[in-house]
Amino acid sequence: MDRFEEMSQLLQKGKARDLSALVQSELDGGTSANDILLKALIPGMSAVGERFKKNEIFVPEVLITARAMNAALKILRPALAQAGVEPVGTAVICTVKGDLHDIGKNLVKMMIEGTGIRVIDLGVDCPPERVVEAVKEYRPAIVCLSALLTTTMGNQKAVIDALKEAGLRDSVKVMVGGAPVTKAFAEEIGADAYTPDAATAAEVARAYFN
Ligand code: B1M
Repeated sequence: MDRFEEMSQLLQKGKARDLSALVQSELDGGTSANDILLKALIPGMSAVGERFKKNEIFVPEVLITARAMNAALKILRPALAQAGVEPVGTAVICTVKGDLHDIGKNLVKMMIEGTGIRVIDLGVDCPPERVVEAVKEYRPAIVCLSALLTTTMGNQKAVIDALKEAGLRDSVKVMVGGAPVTKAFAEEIGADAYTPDAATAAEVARAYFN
């Protein structure tokens, strides 16, 4: 078994401590954070998703793997986010109301931070009013919204509506993403951008400051 497969297996078994130790030792040995992410962690999480879908594993097991994934991401964070000295600007990010999935959101946050943008993270299950408050408080150029459930993706629209209502819609670019979200849906709800993954989200976010 190669090291990427070994990390993927530890993730799938939810062995946070062993996974963290191996991720750290791979980083120290010169493996790139991107390779660890793309060749071990994301495929590992996809395998978990498949097994969850087939009812081979259930919420408690998935929660344990999610905890291991977030522990590994924490270790990768400094390598992914080699932030510049002065941030070029600010973005606000959250997972929308009703939705507790935070792994993709955390990844998007780290990749955006890696382009030198300061990111204010409002966490999960975030109501539209909280986003409005944050836009007033931090004056970000970008708001990033993550939704992983077909039942919560509509809350991305609720945030856009709340920003309009507060007279703030034109002051920010709204970027949306998450597994069930599509470009067509983003257009329908009046978002400025849809990006399918964290790396593209970071590219698009950075381009708003050029
Ligand atoms: Co949930 N879950 N889950 N879950 N879960 C999914 C999403 C599901 C597809 C599983 C399945 O059935 N195959 C399904 C949704 C079905 C649907 O609506 N279409 C599902 C369900 C049904 C549920 C519950 C309802 C289950 C239940 O209770 N019966 C429940 C809902 C809870 C809630 O939120 N209210 C639930 C709960 C959970 C856990 C808590 C156990 C756990 C989350 C823990 C956590 O996040 N801390 C969990 C997990 C882990 C998953 C799966 C297995 C993995 C999600 C993940 O982290 N993927 C997932 C199955 C799957 O996706 N294959 C599933 C890895 C991550 C890197 O990818 O988040 O897609 P992702 O992010 C990507 C892109 O989407 C994009 O970039 C990232 C990578 O580059 N992206 C953005 C994401 N956000 C973005 C924002 C942007 C741009 C890009 O803004 C600019």
